[in-house]
Amino acid sequence: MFQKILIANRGEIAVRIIRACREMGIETVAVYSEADAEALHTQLADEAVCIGPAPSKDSYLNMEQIISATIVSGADAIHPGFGFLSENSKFVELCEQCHITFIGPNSDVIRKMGHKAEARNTMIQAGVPVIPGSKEPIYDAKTGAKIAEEIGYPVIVKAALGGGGKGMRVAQNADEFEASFQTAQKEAEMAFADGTMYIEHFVQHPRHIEFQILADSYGNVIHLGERDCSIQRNHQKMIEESPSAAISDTLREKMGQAAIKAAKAAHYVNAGTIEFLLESNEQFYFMEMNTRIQVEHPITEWITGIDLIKEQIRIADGKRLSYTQDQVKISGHAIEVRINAERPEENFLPCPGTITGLHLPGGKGVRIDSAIYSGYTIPPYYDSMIAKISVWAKNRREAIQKMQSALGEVIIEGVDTNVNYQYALLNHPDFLAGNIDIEFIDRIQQEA
Ligand code: MV4
Repeated sequence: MFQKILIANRGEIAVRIIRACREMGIETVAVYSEADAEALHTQLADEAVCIGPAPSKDSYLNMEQIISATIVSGADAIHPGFGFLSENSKFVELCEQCHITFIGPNSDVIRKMGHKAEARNTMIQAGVPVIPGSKEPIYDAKTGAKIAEEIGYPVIVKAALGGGGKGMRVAQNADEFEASFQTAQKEAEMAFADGTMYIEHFVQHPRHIEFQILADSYGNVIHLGERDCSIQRNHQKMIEESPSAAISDTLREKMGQAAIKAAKAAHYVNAGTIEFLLESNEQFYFMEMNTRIQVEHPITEWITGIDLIKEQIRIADGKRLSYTQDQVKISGHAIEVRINAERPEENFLPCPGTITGLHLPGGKGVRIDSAIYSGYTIPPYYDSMIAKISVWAKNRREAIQKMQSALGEVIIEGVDTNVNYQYALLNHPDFLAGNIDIEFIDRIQQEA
């Protein structure tokens, strides 16, 4: 087993990984930017190495610095967390060349799944349901318009290297197509230096349902149920829950098997997520594969009892999965709420600053993943998420009540947060009824 792991991340996920390592008897190395000298991950790790100035591109995205820190500290492996370099195939290639174990899939799989059009074709080949769309890459609006006609409007134009909403535009009809295509392509060229596009029929009012999978290097693949992540704003998830109120045991079995098929088709190893769009008629379609641990992994840990970070480390060390599919028992209901330092009333403007007073909730079935403390100054350079509150209860109704009680306890002084906004979402009649889809936030913003 690894003796020492370097954590190429910051904030709550870095702390989460340090905890898993410590429980496994593995030493930890934190890396930190000049803005993070006082950060919790820097203080909690066994060792900490400064890797550069505050901006991410100079520190947490600086591959050479992170590789150097790994070699100098004598770490055997790197855990990338999420964001930053976690899905960067170049970085993983660099690790492979330096004989450093990257705790995640190999660079080929990351590259393949990062190319969304290629991932789509892999899934078609494997017999995983995908949204009706183009088979060949599209480079110009004229060709695109012909294919859109065949697919049937409305359509969505997507960047081959996109994901997470960048380089994506809907066209309701043929009149709108050219402008939508050009805008999406320009955005793609700017963001990914690549204007390769593909087109899909636009699915209306779906839910975002993702399946957690685990795969070892012996070809064993299991799924750990779904997370319903339909409550999003500008492609930022706000509330996640598991199980989904929309999924019966039969549908879970069907989608779970499709997720396993998808992971096998990708020759996937480690923890990953298969994203689906789910229509109200129970039709589901593969959308993307995420090749990293995700922000919302705690709700899967709640309902399965499986420590996903420990499993990632074991898999990377060449161990077999600790569980067979039969041993995975989904029990109760979990909800996660993301707490951001921001002002919902000012279009969710980020609100960095010093935390002058702090009380976070606790009690049975309440979990906090956070790296803030009283006196901590949230730097302006990074993501505004400062804590995740997750709860577990026997059923959805009790989980919502527990989350409301937990949110009611939160005291964060010195910076503004979205705590009250999240409380209101949990009280919305449609949320309470489980009537949610990806347009939920847009709808209630209209109501407000
Ligand atoms: C879609 C779609 C509807 N139809 N594809 C959003 C980000 C990227 N993962 C793909 N996305 C979408 N793809 C088809 N064919 C709707 C979205 C989408 C979305 C998906 C999940 C959660 C929130 C969303 C918000 C807007 C659009």
